[in-house]
Amino acid sequence: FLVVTACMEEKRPQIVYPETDLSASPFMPIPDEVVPTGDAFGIDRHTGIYAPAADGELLEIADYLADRLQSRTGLRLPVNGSAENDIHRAIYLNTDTEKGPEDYDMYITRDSLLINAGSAAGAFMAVQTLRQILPETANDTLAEFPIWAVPTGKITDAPEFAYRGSMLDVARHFFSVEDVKKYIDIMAYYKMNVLHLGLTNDQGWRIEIKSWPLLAEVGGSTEVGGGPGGYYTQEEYKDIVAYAAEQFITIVPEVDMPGHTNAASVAYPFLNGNGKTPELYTGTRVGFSTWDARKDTVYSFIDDVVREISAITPGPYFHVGGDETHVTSQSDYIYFMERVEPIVRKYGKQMVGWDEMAIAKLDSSSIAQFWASEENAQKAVAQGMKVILSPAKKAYLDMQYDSLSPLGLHWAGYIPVDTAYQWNPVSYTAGLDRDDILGVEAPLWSETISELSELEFLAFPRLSGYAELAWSKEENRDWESYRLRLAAQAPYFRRMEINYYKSPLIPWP
Ligand code: TNX
Repeated sequence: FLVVTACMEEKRPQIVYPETDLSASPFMPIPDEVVPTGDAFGIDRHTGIYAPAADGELLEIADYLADRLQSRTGLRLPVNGSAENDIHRAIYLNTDTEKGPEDYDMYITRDSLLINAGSAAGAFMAVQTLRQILPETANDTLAEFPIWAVPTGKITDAPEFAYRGSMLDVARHFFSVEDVKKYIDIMAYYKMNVLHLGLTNDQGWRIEIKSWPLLAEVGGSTEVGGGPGGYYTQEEYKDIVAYAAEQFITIVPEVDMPGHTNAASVAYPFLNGNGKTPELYTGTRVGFSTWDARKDTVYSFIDDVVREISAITPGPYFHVGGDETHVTSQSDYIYFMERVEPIVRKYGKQMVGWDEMAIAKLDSSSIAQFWASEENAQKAVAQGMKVILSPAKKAYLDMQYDSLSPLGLHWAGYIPVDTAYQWNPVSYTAGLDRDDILGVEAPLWSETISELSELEFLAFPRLSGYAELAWSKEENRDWESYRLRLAAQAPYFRRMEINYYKSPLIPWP
């Protein structure tokens, strides 16, 4: 083995590969089905990528694949190359409209790698799988040039949930556009497709609103601990949205209301019903602020905010928070949510809110995000609403790994890497059926983190587990398999310069 023999009939060298095992690849998340066939598909200077010339979206994915392969191998694979390219082997991208939009099959033989996907989104998901099965290093003993030997076989895959998300709280501490883009890159690698941005809170307002400029100018001027804070201009926000969209990730903007609103009320004190002008807040208490639910001007203000943000948000969702309104009376809270919902719908969005929201009477198109109260999740379902699962005890990325973890909180408990992974979204919440669940989201609150490296320490490696819980079927999920595949993410984490927590539960290489 490991020899190149020239074929008698053909001029092309016949490569004899060492045996491979596709099922041993570091898949994350684990696909539905993997059938290894033991041979290899060579990516080398004779490999090309093909996509239907009339399909602009697939051509973009072909270029994206060429970029990703180039950064790993140094080779620039031609897209839809011709005879001059001397192509011996091809990667084909194709769509098959019989499939669900994110579903794909991949057939890998020694001569071709065929991706058949339900839509461009599915082809993008397949490309992530291909990045994961590409060996770390080239085999340079097979020929006089390097060859990356991709194991052959068949992969069949489809997501369990349509909504596979994470949240970044950019309000408690501000994170730059570049930081958010890096997070998006990593989410895409794990087939996550929703990034929820917590844009406002007591400590900061992080998005420019042109009709109310002081929100960002004043409300964005500090953060927890008294640092400089910051905000995204609308152009910067649009840049994040577009960058995410290229990787099939939808941005969900959150403007938390009526509580968690101190920063906005500092900028515009009329919002706050108590007649006082509050001060900028840089601590970490929750539940002390509210807007005045009985003032019409508050709703015209909200209309402006929802209108401006919706206009630059192509995704279907607008998150209104609604959590921890400890100084709003229950009747004011219900009145408030029932008045805000039509505003959100008027601008073409589905309203999302933390689970408390379900005590109001809402349209079945609205969505509750379960974080604390099972009873509220059930109230949502009783109104025909869908639920996003973010149970704090399992899915909060800001919970410490253990009592010695330098960052994070522990009000919902410690969440080591196994606890984060070992739960079943479908059965976790009593009274919810599979069809009531839109998906899973892992929120990362930022009270204790102010640097990207700290954000990464809390998010990784747990984020991969949430990606698998949201994508993979229950029967394919298994802690022993997961911990080995997680260990095998180390080269990716290193390449991406991710500051991950080296959990002692994982046999890192
Ligand atoms: C609860 S979860 C909050 C946030 C905090 C978080 C800290 C939720 C809807 N509200 O305001 O940042 O706990 O873990």
